Amino acid sequence: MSQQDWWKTATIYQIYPKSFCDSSDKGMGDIKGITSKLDYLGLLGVDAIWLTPVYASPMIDNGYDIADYYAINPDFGSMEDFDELLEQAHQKGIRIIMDIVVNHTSTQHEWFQSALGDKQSPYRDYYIWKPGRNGQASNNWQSKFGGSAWALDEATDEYYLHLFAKEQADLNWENPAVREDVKRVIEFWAQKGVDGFRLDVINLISKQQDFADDHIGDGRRFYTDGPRVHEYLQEISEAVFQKYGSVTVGEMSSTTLEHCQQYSALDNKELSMVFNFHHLKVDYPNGEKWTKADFDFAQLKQIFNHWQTGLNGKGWGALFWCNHDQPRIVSRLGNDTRYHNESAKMLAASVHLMQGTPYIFQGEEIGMTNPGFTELSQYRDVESLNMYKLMVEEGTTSHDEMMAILQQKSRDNSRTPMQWNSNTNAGFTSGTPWIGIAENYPEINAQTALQDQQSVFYFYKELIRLRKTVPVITDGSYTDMFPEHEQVHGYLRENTDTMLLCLNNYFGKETEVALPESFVALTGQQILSNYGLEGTVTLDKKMVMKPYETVAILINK
Ligand code: TEU
Repeated sequence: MSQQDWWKTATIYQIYPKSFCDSSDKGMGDIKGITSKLDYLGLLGVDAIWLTPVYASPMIDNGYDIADYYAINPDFGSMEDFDELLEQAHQKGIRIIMDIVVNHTSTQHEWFQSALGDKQSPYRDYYIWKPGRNGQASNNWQSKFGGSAWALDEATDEYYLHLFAKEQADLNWENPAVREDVKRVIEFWAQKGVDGFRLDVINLISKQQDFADDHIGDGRRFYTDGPRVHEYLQEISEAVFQKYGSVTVGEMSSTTLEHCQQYSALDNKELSMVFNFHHLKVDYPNGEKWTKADFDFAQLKQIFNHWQTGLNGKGWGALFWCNHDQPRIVSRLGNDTRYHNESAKMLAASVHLMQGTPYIFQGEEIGMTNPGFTELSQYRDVESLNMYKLMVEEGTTSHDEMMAILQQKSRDNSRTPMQWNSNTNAGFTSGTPWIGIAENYPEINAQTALQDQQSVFYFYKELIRLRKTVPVITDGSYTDMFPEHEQVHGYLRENTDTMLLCLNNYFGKETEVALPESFVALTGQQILSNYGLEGTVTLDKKMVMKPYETVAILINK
């Protein structure tokens, strides 16, 4: 593996700056706060930080609405603070990955401000405008945050497209000037020395140009993995990513394996790797997010199998459970009370030992949980508040039902402040936090975790170390050993020298697996366990798995 492919044995840590660490008393995190925690990240052993947007922004969508790509949001600090973070991170061997949001800009961006109300503006064509039909938007596409994807510009009587909030206007990538500006933006950060880019909803940038009504859906099939998306990515990659050797990860909303094989193809003409979200829709019955539901374990395994076998040798995927849009995994698929420690570790091992590059979202490494908010006033997220309005105020869902749904599904579940210690506000801020903190912070916090060798933190640290020292985790093939098993995600990673057997019980109930004949009596080394390491083991026909047990056994061939 070349030095260029450093990210294949790396683990990346995602920071949501607003909720990470406040260096003052503003009640929201900042860049200096991040710099002050680099030693903590160094101890965990991560190779890179992905920083969600820190650019100038009105923060309607917490920075995913960018008003100036070349400026730091003053609430997060200054460009000097950023340069200092970059330098100190590099000194500690930690790379920095910037979040680039170029499917849309904030409506406060100067391009949009110039375009609004003026058909003659040189920036009018930077966005997507259509005349209405009988006082309605020109097609029936829906915003991902609810309601029509079009908003009216009264002065010109045309609608602009916004696939997300109405304050996030979609850029018109058909216009070559837009693509030139996008390259300038990315190059500005590459020149500063940042090591890579996470590209927000990048598979939505190319829209089918007839903007037809979607009679069977919300319009997504007309712009997801759209007609010119690969061409656009190749253009940007050639102009910037390849020139600077940047690592890139594309966030791919509702994508397909076939497209991802091309996005992340090993020839590196587009992106280094992709995030897809199919495994995080296993608790969306019939694709519906806004309903309370258990997860479908059989479906989860099928999705892992499909992607692991489909990308092997062809492309590269990101491995993850958590980010700033997803509820906390230990509350979602695990058990965040009785088996908190066991299930947090099992879930970690289950994804980290597959092929790809693992991502850890701040707080995941100490098993942070959903906060269990009970009042609407505790929520801040634009999507959650929009959905409340649509489903309760304008719809038929009751307030109580919606509060139960938000408690399970809201993006705010992951956005509560990082729990550093048991002091006031979990050590996050000396001011008033912008969003509430989970009540369990006196027990679940980084300081307590660091003092306990059995903590979730040290388990993640070990997973990061194993990835660097056990090659089969990176290069091995993947086979599902027990596709029909109702509790166990058990898979085999294999290369020419070794096999790694990974067994994960997803439930709080003991169970058994029956190993194939060819494994019986083989001797292996347990390299990971959440119930105490046993060292050398001889495999038996039957293996009993305790509640939420995870075990990984390395076998030399
Ligand atoms: O998210 C895109 C996306 O498709 C989601 O995961 C989104 O949160 C989900 O559809 C809502 O149900 C990215 C960012 O990660 C997210 O924070 C932004 O709000 C969004 O793009 C728009 O920039």
